[in-house]
Amino acid sequence: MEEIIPKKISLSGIQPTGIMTLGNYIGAVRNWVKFQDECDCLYMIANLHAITVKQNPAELRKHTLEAFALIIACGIDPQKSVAFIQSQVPEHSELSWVLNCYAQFGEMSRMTQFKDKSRKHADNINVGLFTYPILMASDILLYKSDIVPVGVDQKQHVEIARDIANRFNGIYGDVFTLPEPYIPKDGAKIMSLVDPTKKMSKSDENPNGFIAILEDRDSIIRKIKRSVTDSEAIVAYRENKDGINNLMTIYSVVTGKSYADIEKEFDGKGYGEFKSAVGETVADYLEPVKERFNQLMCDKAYLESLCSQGAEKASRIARKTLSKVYRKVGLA
Ligand code: ATP
Ligand code: LTN
Repeated sequence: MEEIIPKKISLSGIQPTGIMTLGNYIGAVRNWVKFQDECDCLYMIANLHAITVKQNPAELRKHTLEAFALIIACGIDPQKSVAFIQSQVPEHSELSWVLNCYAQFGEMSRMTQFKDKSRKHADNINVGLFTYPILMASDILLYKSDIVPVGVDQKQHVEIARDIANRFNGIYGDVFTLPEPYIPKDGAKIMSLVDPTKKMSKSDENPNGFIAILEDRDSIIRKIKRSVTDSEAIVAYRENKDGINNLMTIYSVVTGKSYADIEKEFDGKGYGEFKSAVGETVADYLEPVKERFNQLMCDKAYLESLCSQGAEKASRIARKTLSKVYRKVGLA
């Protein structure tokens, strides 16, 4: 008899803290789409994580639905994957409390995102910002996820989820699957266009630093044209050329060309020509996503029904893991 090998489970999330950027797409969502054919996938809009920094309620609500529509527009098929909004599945918060009691203050204090965000939001260093990785561990562990496709900035958080799972299993037996991060070889960290030593981030207060997936063509081309580079005027992937390296990475991911091909293509040509090519190519690449997004946003009732169906499917799986955890710990 032929052996049936169960598919691996892939789970990931994105925060609705603004409009998805080219960095989010290249570093994460593009790979979510790729895994849809080989894995059982769950993808969510992490709105509970979003409130660890100050949010305007009306905007958060709007950005959450938009982010849901955007992942579908990027190619997440709600028939193939479970797509949902985190706050609509209460098991995430419930498991999070339990796992809080199996995570150590010391290990949480070492999380670099906490240190960065505390610096950036010095007037609101709330406890949620500190326990953020424990909620993320809950997201991952509820579904027995094997693979977590993320950009490199989230690697440490996936590793702590694995440590917590391991510790819990050590006490209670085989409850959680140990997850692995999946970090793409190219594009794991797309840099800001105004400061190429910093990550491109959708909550950056300077909008010239990022390209939003929904941005209009002229604006994309203009931002890339004005992006910070060096004064050497040689298109080459090398140390100390952060701005050019970043544009080369973007161009390479979008066209499938290698760095050597790109260097050849722009040999003897200036940055102006290179930047125009990158801008045009990125704008073309994002055009179909924008179109699908606009169509989806015309029918909010349909989108909301997709959200509830996704949340129901997710909750059914999550409930099983949570019940097991409660039994093991002695809460049920
Ligand atoms: P925020 O500005 O609110 O911190 P963000 O733009 O960093 O948001 P997240 O929602 O935190 O985005 O991240 C969603 C996914 O996108 C994660 O897997 C993250 O690693 C990835 N990601 C975010 N920024 C980049 C980037 N510049 N390059 C590659 N991947 C990225
Ligand atoms: N913290 C992640 C978003 C996120 C996530 C997850 C990613 C929330 N829960 C679970 C992978 C798995 C971020 O990108 N900032």
